Amino acid sequence: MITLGEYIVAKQYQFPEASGEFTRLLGSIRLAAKVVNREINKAGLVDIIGATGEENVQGEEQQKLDVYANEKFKAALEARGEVCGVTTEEEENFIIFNSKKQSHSKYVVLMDPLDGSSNIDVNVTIGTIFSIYRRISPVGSPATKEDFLQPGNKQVAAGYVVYGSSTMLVYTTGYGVHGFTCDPSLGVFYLSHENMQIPAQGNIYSINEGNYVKFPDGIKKYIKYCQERDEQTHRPYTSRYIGSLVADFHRNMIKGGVYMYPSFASAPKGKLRLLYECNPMAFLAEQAGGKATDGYRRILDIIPSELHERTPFVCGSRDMVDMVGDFMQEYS
Ligand code: AHM
Ligand code: MG
Repeated sequence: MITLGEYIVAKQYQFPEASGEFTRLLGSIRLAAKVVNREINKAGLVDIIGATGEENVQGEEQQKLDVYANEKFKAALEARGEVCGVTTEEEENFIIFNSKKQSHSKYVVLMDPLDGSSNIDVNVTIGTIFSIYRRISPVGSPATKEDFLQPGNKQVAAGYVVYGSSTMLVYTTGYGVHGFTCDPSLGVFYLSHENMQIPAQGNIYSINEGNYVKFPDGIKKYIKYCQERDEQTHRPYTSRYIGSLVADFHRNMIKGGVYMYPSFASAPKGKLRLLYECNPMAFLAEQAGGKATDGYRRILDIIPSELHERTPFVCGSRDMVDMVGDFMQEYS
């Protein structure tokens, strides 16, 4: 049984200039994930479910667990001094960590501390998503906005924690995707899924079909394609939509499938955030042999201009993402 900590240390050679900083940084994320996991498991017993009565910077209602997870991840990253700055879906602006040790660190972290908030109160799977970049500003100076506004193809690591029927941490450093399952009695993550691969073709499509009438024609036609009977291509496909990106992505990664959150008239760039949700998932998808686009373009090549920028998102099995792209080209 290999623990997450042992695995990360064993793989340090993948970073030629490894100083242990990155290993400790992943250790901070692992620690905060365990703290958040413990609190999530108590939801319903302690006063942690429900809304805070506040809105985040994007005008979305904040849940108590959103705020709790945000504080815990920030605190863990700040305390260990291995990052010079953090930005999260819950913060208006990026945060600079300014101690001497922090400002000499090479990395910035971008996160969605608790994704799928609408599922918190009903005991349905939620997640944490993280993304790590090497800073571009000089080491020793305060982090700058440019450190955070890098395209996804510059990520050095990305991952998620899925708080499901078991808790898993899945990450990539650009050398495949590896999954670790938490043994709740010990509070230790053990390697359970090494080198995860998304099947090139699946039979699950995941989309909030309640928005059907608002979708672009390409997506509407693709949904109809998924629902048609065809023996050769094993259609109709199965529809599965949890409403937690991490959970929908994780299932599709294991079983094969495509997740879609397209644009629609009232939300021309869709709902999901490029920096906190789409880039890390796109990096993981590609590392597992899958794909991620906005319907046309590779997600990882989009140059961001805003911290909270959104993008339409199509992600999962390679052939299915390509097929959605074909429908978008033809009909939208
Ligand atoms: P959140 O970060 O506010 O939780 O929103 C992101 C979530 C994703 O996890 C999920 O796939 C999507 O929003 C669901 O949105 P909808 O309810 O519109 O289908
Ligand atoms: Mg989110």
